[in-house]
Amino acid sequence: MADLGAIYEAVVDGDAPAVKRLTQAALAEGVEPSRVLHEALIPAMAEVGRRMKVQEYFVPEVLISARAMQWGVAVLKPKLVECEGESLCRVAIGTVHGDIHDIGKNLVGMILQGAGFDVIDLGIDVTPDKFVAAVREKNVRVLAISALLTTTMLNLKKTIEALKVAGVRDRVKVLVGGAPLSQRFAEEIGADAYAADAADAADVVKELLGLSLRRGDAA
Ligand code: B1M
Repeated sequence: MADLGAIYEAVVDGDAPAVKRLTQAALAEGVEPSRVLHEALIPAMAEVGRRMKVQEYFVPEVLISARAMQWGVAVLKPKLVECEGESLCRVAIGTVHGDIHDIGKNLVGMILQGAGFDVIDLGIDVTPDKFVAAVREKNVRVLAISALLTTTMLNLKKTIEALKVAGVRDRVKVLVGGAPLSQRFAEEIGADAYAADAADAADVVKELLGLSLRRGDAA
C-alpha cells in the first residue's frame, strides 16, 4: 500500500533517499503523480514553513527538507511533463529579483511544459533586465514570474516597469504567482494575470494566449 503519510514525514525530516524511494514505490503502485504532489510533498513543505515560522526549524533544516522535496519532484517530473502535441508557445519563467525560492517556480515550469508550452527557465533572482532580454531575444510570448517574499513581490512591479521602459510591454503577457500574491496585487502592479498554483498557471496561460490570438497579435 502506498504510504503518502510516510512521504510527508520523510520530507519534513529531510530524508531525501526515503522520499525518492517512497515516491517511486507510490508510482509503481499506480498512485497518481498529482496525488503524491498535492497530498504529500506540498503539504509537507507547508509544515516545514510553519516550523520555520515558529523557529523550530532554521535555514539549514529548511534547505534539507527542500532538497528532499526536490528528490521527490525529480521522480514525478517525467510523469508530470508527459505531453502530447506540439509546443503551443514560448514561455520564460523565473523567480523575481532578490528571491531565491524555486520549488514552486520549478513546479509551474514543469506543468506548463506538460501542457505543451516551450518553457525557458531563467532561474532565480532574475533581474528586470534579464526578463527584458528574454522578450527581445527569445521571442517569448509569456513571462511567468514567481515571488515568495513580501519584500521581493515589489520587484514584480519594477520588472513590469522595465518592460515598459524597454518598449516591449505590448509584446508579452505577464503572469505572476507565489504564496504572498493575490489577484488584486497582480492588478495593482499591472500584470496580465495571477495564478494561485501550478495547475491554475497552465489554464491561465492558455487563456492569456487565447485572448491574444483573438486579437491577432500572437506569433
Ligand atoms: Co524561505 N521563506 N526564506 N526559504 N521558505 C518562506 C517563503 C516563508 C513564508 C517562511 C516562513 O517564514 N514561514 C518566509 C517568507 C515570509 C514573507 O515574506 N512573508 C521565508 C523567508 C523569510 C525566507 C528568508 C528571508 C529566510 C532567511 O534567510 N532568514 C530567506 C530568503 C532568501 C531569498 O529568497 N532572498 C529564505 C530562504 C529559504 C531557503 C533557501 C532556505 C528555502 C528555499 C529553497 C528553494 O526554493 N530551493 C526556503 C523555503 C523552502 C521556504 C518555505 C519553507 C517553502 C517554500 C516552498 O518551496 N514551498 C516557505 C514557507 C512556505 O511556503 N510555507 C518559505 C513549496 C512550493 C511548492 O510552494 O513556492 O508557494 P510555493 O509555490 C506554490 C504557489 O505559491 C504557486 O504554485 C506553487 C504550488 O503549485 N506559485 C506560482 C509559485 N510560484 C508561482 C508562479 C506562478 C503561479 C503560481 O506563475 C508565474
